[in-house]
Amino acid sequence: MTSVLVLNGPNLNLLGTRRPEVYGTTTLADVDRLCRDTAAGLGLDLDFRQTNHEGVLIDWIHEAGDVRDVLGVVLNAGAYTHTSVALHDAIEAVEVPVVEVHISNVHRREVFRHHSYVSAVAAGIVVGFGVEGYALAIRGLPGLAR
Ligand code: CA2
Repeated sequence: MTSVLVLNGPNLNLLGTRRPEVYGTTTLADVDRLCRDTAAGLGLDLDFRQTNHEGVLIDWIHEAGDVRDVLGVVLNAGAYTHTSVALHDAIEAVEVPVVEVHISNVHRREVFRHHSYVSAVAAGIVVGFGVEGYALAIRGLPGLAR
């Protein structure tokens, strides 16, 4: 079955437990359910993951590039978005479309969050729609698919 890979980077395991004024009260388990339901509605399988480690995110992007039945990747790389040339290079190296997602509107926040190493190699970007952005990204993937 064709699947969507949703990847979450550092500290997103804390979602819903701290800083609700920025990130809301929805937990990562809730986001997993939202993504699963959205994908199921499109007839797609879902693989939802989170890691606090940069290299693990990179390995998962390579894996998505190697597996033909992965339609695309929805990536919230957390703070690695703003720091990781390695993540940029990994996305550039694979053919699978990657949609960058941020829960918050990073452009309304600190200046260091305004630059993304992911955006230049992303197939699409969804920013500032809260966790609903994950569902929007999944719905957009079939139109971007390889
Ligand atoms: O808005 C987003 O989705 C971010 O990718 C979230 C990252 C942040 O570094 C990016 O600039 C924007 C942070 C994720 C950490 O989430 C937390 C959740 C609860 C408590 C603390 C951190």
